[in-house]
Amino acid sequence: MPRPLHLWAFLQGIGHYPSGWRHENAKPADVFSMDYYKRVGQLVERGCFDAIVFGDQIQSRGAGGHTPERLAMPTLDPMALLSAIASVTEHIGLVNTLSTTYWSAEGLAQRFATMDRISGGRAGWNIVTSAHPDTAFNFGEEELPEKSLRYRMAAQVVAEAQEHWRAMNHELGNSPQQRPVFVQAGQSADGRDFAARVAEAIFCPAPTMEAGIAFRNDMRARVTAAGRDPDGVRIMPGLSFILAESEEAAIAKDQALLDLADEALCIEYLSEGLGVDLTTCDPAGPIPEDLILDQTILPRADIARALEKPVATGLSLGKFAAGYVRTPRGHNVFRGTAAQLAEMMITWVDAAACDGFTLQPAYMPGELELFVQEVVPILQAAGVLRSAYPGQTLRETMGLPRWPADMAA
Ligand SMILES: Cc1cc2nc3c(=O)[nH]c(=O)nc-3n(C[C@H](O)[C@H](O)[C@@H](O)COP(=O)(O)O)c2cc1C
Repeated sequence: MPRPLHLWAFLQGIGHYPSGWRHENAKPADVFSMDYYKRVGQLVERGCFDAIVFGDQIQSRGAGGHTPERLAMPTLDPMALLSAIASVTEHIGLVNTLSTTYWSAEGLAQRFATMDRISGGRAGWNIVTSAHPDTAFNFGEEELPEKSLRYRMAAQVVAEAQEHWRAMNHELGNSPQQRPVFVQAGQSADGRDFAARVAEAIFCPAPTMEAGIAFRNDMRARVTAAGRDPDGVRIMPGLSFILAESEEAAIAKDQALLDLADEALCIEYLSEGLGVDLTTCDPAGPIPEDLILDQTILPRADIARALEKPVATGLSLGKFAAGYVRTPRGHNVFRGTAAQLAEMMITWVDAAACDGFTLQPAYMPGELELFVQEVVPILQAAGVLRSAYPGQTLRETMGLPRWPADMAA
């Protein structure tokens, strides 16, 4: 039996390429309509995905002062969007990202308990601690707490939320999953140790198969050291993809999308992602490597690696930004045919580089529709992707123990 492959759709408004909304099969205006979310929910359920995942952005946006007006990645409240999706689907998991640094345990517990109950057991919580320094101002604070402190707070908030779920289950009867599926996204050693203690699934970058194998091995060792079963944790790296009838056509399609990019806007996104204001730099000028490495809030070594080739080839800042922001955090970008993508996914899972993928479509809904129409049937024919859901809850869909061990009385 081949190892089963799990699929998540990471939705971010109209897609993950800043210029994707300009593609002819993108429907940017639709992202403000209920109908759009319903159709996307039904689409991925037809594709037998495990779950839809939304990120969160609780920092003020607008490096350079004008991003909000030109925002190509609108972010509406994911809980409302997931509720709309829940109402027209039966199986698809509903994973929301909410920060333990800024939301209270009780508030978090209530929101996820509501989602789990109204959806029949499909709630998942991507537990993050917020990384962007601008977040603090929105909550009346001067500074983001230091990272290891944020992870200690996260452990505390999760423990308190568990107490709330226990009390609610006692009062109201068990929620279908007792508590949401715990997902974690964080790369540092502190983040990995936190994940090892709590996560049932992990969203991470894996730019290559080797990087995926190294990450998964590292996480499985940490999970084992934390006294948990590593088979109870799904590793789900991000994957951007561009599909076409040939590899050359896919590379050309990717390039055409990059050529549509508004470089100044991409520099704003890059500034926001790196936490370094690059908006006063000349888009046609060189990449300010020293400035970026001095100030970035992301792991310095990862950024140094990402800058190496573009700096050596003399890429302009604008062109670099357009390419970089389509794969923030260094997710893999696949360009090729549906058959090649299916083969790549199966190869990675077979090599134990991951348990599945968190798909980040370049533009919406067109590229995701292509995936469901063309890649899903190949994966199903290969016996790695289900053709029907095994049960009702997200934990059953993900092949995890039905009841979370940490909720045992
Ligand atoms: C792939 C990935 C996606 C993430 N998405 C979000 C997000 O949407 N919102 C958020 O606040 N944090 C997000 N984070 C998590 C934060 O980066 C993490 O909680 C932060 O404290 C940085 O920790 P780290 O250095 O351990 O990654 C994400 C992390 C990763 C790796």
